This record gives sequence, C-alpha cells and structure tokens, in this order.
Amino acid sequence: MPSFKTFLSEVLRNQLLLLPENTLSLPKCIQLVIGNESADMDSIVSSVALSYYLSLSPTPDISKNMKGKCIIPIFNIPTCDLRLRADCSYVLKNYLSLKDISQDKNTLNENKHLNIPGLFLDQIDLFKLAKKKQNNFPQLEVYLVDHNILNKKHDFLNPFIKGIVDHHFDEKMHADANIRVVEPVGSCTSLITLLLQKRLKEINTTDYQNAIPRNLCMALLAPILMDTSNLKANGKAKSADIEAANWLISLLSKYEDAEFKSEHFITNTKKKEIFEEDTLKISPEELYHNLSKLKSDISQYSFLDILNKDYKQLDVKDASGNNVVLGISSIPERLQKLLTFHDVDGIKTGVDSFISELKLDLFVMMTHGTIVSPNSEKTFGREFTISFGPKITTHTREEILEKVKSSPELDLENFPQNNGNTTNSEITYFKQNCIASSRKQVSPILTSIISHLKAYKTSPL
Ligand SMILES: [Mn+2]
Repeated sequence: MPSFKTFLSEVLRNQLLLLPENTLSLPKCIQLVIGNESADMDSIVSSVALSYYLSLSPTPDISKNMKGKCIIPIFNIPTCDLRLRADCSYVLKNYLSLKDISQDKNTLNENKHLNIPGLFLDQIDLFKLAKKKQNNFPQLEVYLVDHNILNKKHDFLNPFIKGIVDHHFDEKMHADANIRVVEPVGSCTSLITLLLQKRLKEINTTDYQNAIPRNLCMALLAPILMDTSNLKANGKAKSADIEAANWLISLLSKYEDAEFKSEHFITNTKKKEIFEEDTLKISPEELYHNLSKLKSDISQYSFLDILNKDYKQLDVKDASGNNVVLGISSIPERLQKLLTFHDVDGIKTGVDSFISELKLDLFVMMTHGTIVSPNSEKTFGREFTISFGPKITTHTREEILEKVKSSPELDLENFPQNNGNTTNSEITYFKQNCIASSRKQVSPILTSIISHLKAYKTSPL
C-alpha cells in the first residue's frame, strides 16, 4: 500500500547519487520534477507532490516502482536562497523531511539540507546529466511544475520533457507530453492534489493515513491556502482549489480521532521523526496565519535580498526579433514602507546594481500588502515600479511607459512619492489600482507590450 514515508526515504537515499561528489553509478532512469525559478511555496510543494505522484506508478508498490529509478524534486534556486523563504523552509522542515536518515554515515552536513526531499541547483549538475544522456544512459525524464516553459538557463533539458502541471498562461509547448495539465487555478498544488486523489482511488488505496499522512496534508494545504488568501470568497480560489483543500481538510479531520488512539504515523516506528507535534496539530487556519507571517516579514533582509526573494526573469523578442531581458520582483511589502526603510536613493542604488548584475533591459518591482489605517481598517494594495537597463533608448522607454499606463489590467496612476526629488531617477513609481493583477497577470501584459515594440534599439554605449 502506498506510503508517503516510503517515498520520502527512497528520495532521500536516491538523491545522494546525484550529488556532484557521488562516485557510485547512476540508476537507469532519472525523473526530475522542476518547479519555477521563483521557488515559492507552490513550486516547492508542487515538485515534491508530483514526484510522489510519479512514484505511485506503474504499480501501487512505491519501493518496487523506484527500484533503479531516481525521482527527484528540483528546487530552482541555489541552497543558500532558501534562507530568503522562511515560509518554504517551515513547510519543508516540519512537514516534508525525515530527520532520521543516517546522515553521519555519509558525513552529510545539516546545512546542505539533505534531509529535505529534493535538490537545489547547486547540488546537481543538470547540464552534465543531460549530456550524459547522449549515450542513452541514464534515461532522463523532466517534469515541469508551476511553469510550462523551461527557463532559458535550462534550455538543454527541452528534449527530455515528459510532463507539465501548471496554472500559468499556457505557452502551448510540449503538446505530446505524457502528463499535461495546464489550468488557470489558484495554486498548481491543487491540480497535483487532485491527481494524487485520483491515482490513490485508481489503485484502491484504503490506508489514507499512510498514503496522505497528516504532514503531507499540511504541506499540500500550505500553497493552496497561501495562493488563494485562505480560500477567500471571490478571490483567486477556483473550484479545483476548493475541491483539493476540502479533500485534505476532510482527511485531517478523519485522522483526528484515529491518531489519538494509535498515534499511527508519529510513533509507529522506533525512529525519531522531525515532525513536531505542535506544527502537526495546528489547524489549517493557524497554518495559513503562521505562513503569512513568515512570508511577509522581510525586515531582516537587505534590499537586494528583497529583490531576489521572489524573482522571475524572461527573455522576450521585440517586433524586430531583438532579445529584451525582463525581470520582475514580487515584494510582499508596500512601497510606502519600503521607502521608509531604504529611501529613494537606497532603492535607486539597489535597483541599478540589480539591473547591471543581471543585464536587464526592463525591471519591474511589484510591491503588495495590507496597510492598516489609524482606525485599524485593513486595505490591500499594490504598487508597480518600472526601470530600464542602459540599452533601452529614451524613445522606447517612453513608448513602454505610455503602454503600461494605458493598460486597463494595471490601471496605474502616479505614485505620490514620485513627485519631488525623484525626477532625475530612472525609476518610475506607480500606484496599481487594479489590485487583482499579480505577476501572473502582469507578466503576459509586459511580454505583449515588448513583443509589439518596433522602436527597441540598442543605444550606443
Ligand atoms: Mn504557482
């Protein structure tokens, strides 16, 4: 019968084989499940969840399925960037880790996070793996979750794509993938949760407490709740999100009584697991509350950390076929507050070095969050800040500014702070009145504006 714990220990054991320092031979088949480069909660949990789904085929016996096969979630950031994602760290460590793997035997270091099921970009040489495949060995399969087109840096993995589960704008690539679910729901994890539900039914699972234990329920709920503002009515939650969340919550409530009697998952082995009772027994409501707090607290980060924390980059072709590099940082703080901590000059310096380091042509900061007024009324709002790299001509800058200003999906107005001493700044601040548009909506708007640009010219440097 399927057991998530079996899956976890198989992944933890197998992923050691893919570390650069490994000298043992690789398994025959490697399945990589890659999340998007923002490596947010949804991407991280999705890559673990789809990996689990893959482990449930072709038979219901996970150990048998994973014999000679490595199924590895890939987190699309270097290990050190996990520190910028306190919410993801919380879920990975409390709900998705096994602490009892024999780490000392392998002289593994706690900082490498090797008790987490999945590898970060600095822990695996994807390029080498793809090249090795040219000799037909090992068999490589790539699954994309929470994005449906590979980042440019991973272009070389394109021939190996076997599946996509995503909720972003469908770029219609890889139409012949074995698994292809691209639906505009609130959270990609909802789509995978429903796939798991279906698969477990197919294989006649009866022991759900082992197949979808409490810790996995919590981990799956985390992105679903975060991406839908706790399933708020008239918000981003679609029926798939509600269906997935309801199923997980119903499982949790079924476990409630059973656990107190048998303590099934937690103490059915002598091994000590990482799951702390506290974090396991909290309600979905508390989970949402804890994670929101962890995610929005950026007080301990530098301004560059804040830009890096939730960042996506795209290469877009303009009408003449020139490449335009677009970067978008999503920042869980309102601009007003950011300006009080880092002031206009600090922000300008940070943005300039970000643009030059990443060689960006267009850079957008999307600030968002809740402001509490003196009469303790809470209002959610967004700002949109745009800046340009040195290669964009003044004429093109003006054209882009005009187009973003006239976009009804953004509904921008001048940000008051922009009056006064920022006139020389190359950064333009706006208040974004259309608060429903997050990066998922804004990114295709900007892509379309760029693709229609005729005037993009490289100004002489
Ligand atoms: Mn997502």
